[in-house]
Amino acid sequence: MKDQLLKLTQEALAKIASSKTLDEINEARVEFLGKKGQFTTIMKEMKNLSAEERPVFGQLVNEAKSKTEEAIEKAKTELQNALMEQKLQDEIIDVTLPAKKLRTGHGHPCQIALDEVERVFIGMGYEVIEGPEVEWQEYNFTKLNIPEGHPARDEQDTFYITDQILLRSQTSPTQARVMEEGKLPIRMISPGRVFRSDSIDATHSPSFNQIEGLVVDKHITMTDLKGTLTQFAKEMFGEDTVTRFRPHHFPFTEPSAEVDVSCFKCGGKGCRFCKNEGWIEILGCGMVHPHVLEMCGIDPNEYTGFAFGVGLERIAILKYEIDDMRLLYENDIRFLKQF
Ligand code: 2NL
Repeated sequence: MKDQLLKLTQEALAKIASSKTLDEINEARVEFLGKKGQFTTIMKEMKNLSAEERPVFGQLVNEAKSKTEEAIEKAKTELQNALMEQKLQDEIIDVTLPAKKLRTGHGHPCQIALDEVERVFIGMGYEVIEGPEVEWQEYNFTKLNIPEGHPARDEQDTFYITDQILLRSQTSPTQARVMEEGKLPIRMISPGRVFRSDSIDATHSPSFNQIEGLVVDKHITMTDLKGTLTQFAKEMFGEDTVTRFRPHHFPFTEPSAEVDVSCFKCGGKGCRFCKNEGWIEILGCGMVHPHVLEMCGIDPNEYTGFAFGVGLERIAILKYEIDDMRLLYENDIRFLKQF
């Protein structure tokens, strides 16, 4: 029986030594040390031994079992270490590899132009105030002296939501709201998205951006209007820029004018850019109509004001010499990166 025990021990140690996975080691443990394992079986045969031999043999079996147990623990530890080593090798990170390039966006030419316009007017003490894109027709039209039946209200030009609510066709309703608040004087610009039911082409879009300006104070005159907008044109298009005010009509201003700047490409001599005119139209303006002041709660006998409106896309197109407005709405990064 001693020989049998020796053989069994060697078998167990050999099996453990040849185990390549934790599962195999576990199988060996069950096979030799388990409840129905081979060491248990050999113990059961002790009943055939004499009373003197029994404790001696028992001692030997226990030693063999602990030897096996130790071998299993050792094999397990070694295998776990090897697995960890392999994992560390497999998951090695080369921190010296070049990083993936971050793809960043680019400021939109309209945003760049808006920042510039805001910089100029903030420099002259104006506030930038934004208002809602969905408006009451009352604020979009009535308070701006565009009565019912006026062609500007035409359903074909305006996106109506109900008969009272619409997508604003200009940012002036924001200014009407500020006038109504009653805090005077006012020096503000209101940039933002406006909507008109136009078909898309190189110079039109059903949604574009506008910047309107409004000044209301005592003793504001046409001279203030001309000086302010001329200064704006010089800061936007260059110190040598000259302005020209042409009489025009807007329902919300009286008198009204359209403003041209001397062509900043040819200096006014005439070129392809200004279609040989020497002048480029940039905005509309005028003295706030007394009726508008009145409808917005301001006494026109005490206060006067001027207002203007510019198309942001138009400014961007001129400043950056973009020949098709649709390019501004595609957001192609190769286009945007040029500005
Ligand atoms: C244009 C003309 C203009 C205004 C907008 C305005 C606003 C108030 C009162 C009076 Cl609250 N006027 N805005 C005045 C004149 C012209 O825009 O051609 N825009 C692109």
